This record gives sequence, C-alpha cells and structure tokens, in this order.
Amino acid sequence: MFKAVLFDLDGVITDTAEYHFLAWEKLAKTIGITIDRKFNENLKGVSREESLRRILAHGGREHEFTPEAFAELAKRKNDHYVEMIQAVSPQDVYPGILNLLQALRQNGIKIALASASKNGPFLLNQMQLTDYFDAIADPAKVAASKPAPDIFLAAAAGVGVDIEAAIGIEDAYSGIEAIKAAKALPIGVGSPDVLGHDIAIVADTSELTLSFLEKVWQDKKEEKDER
Ligand code: B16
Ligand code: MG
Repeated sequence: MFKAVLFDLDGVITDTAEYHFLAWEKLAKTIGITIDRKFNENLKGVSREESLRRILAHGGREHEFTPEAFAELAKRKNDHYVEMIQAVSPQDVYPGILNLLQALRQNGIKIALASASKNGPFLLNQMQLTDYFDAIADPAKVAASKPAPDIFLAAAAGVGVDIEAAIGIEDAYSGIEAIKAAKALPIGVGSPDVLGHDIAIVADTSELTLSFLEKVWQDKKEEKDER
C-alpha cells in the first residue's frame, strides 16, 4: 500500500485561486493590463514570478520592467494576496479533506504539503491543519517549479518515503505533470478534459476518501502486474 500522500494546497485543500486572481487583477490594473478568470486558469499551480511573466506577456509589456521593478510588482501582488487571506478559516477547508487527513493519520500514512505557494504554512495555520502535516516542502528551496518534479520529490523526502510509494493530489495540469515526472501516483481534482483521461480524477474533494485512494492504488498495482 502507499506510504505517503503529497497534497497540493490551492485548489485541493481550499479555494485560494479566487484570491490569487483578485490580487493579480488588482496589480495588473495598476499597469494597465486586464485579466479575466479564463486567463487565470493559466496561472493555477504556477509560481508567483512565472505568473507575473505570463501577465506581462499577456499585456505585451514583458520587456518593459527592470529586475527591480519586476520584483516590486511581485511583492505588491503578494501584499494584496496576504491581506485577503487573513480571512481564511477552518470553514474554508474543502469538503472531505479533514476526514481524509484524519484517516491517513489513523492508518500511519505520512502527509506532506507540495504547494508552489510560499504562503502555504500560513494558510495551513489559518485552517488549523498544520498539525496533520509531517512535512511541508519549501518552494523557495526547490530548483524548478511545477511541471518539474522537484516540489513532489522534496515533499516525499521530507517524510522519508520513497516517491514511488506516494500518491500526489493536484488540481492543476502543471501539477499533474510534476507528479508524473516525479513517479508518484497522481489523483486529479477537476475535469479529465483539463487534467487528462489517463489518470484517476474526482470532480469534488468529498470523493477523496481513504478507501478511494486505496482503490486507485490497487488498480494501478494490478495494471502494473498485468504488464
Ligand atoms: P505564492 P499550489 C500555487 O499553489 C497557486 O496555484 C498559484 O496560483 C500561485 O501563483 C503559486 O502557488 C505561488 O503562490 O505567490 O503564494 O507563493 O496550487 O501549488 O498550492
Ligand atoms: Mg493547485
């Protein structure tokens, strides 16, 4: 059976994507760039710096900012975001997540965070979930962000579990790619049209029960045994 579950945060544990969108929208407006929710889909799971690069390219202004001005824009977006997430509370945890964390604990399965967000520890604290996590991979310390495998490898290493004995849960395409590249078993939250038809997917986090995870793991094992 699997020995660890590596969780993405934004879009899996809670819905912070809307706050990221509102903070980027506010920042972009000050430099004359308009973004909408559809464009925001391109920013899910993507690091803060890469998100800003995509927004500037979207507005045709990617060559206009010095590294200092770029860093200042990224900081301002984060200031807006941090202000907004002060309101996050245990009520914002997605359905089924708390039950899953409790069941994993009771069964001795390790729990790690593999989020691209530098605000991950703060958010876990706001939702009173910190104590469930055996490790939090630090996105500031990994060389490459999703879709590179680094953050998932760091999360598995953090709990001392072989990556091939881990399940990764993600809502973003770049995150699913990262889990595959790391060689953990992916489970997607969302739609197969976005995340792919070749992996296990739930439409809603309430479907993420321990028995569902065990079934996905067992099915994968049988598939491997048949080969
Ligand atoms: P921060 P995840 C990602 O979190 C978000 O999906 C993405 O929109 C955000 O830009 C990134 O974290 C960095 O976040 O600016 O707070 O460091 O989905 O990997 O949990
Ligand atoms: Mg996410």
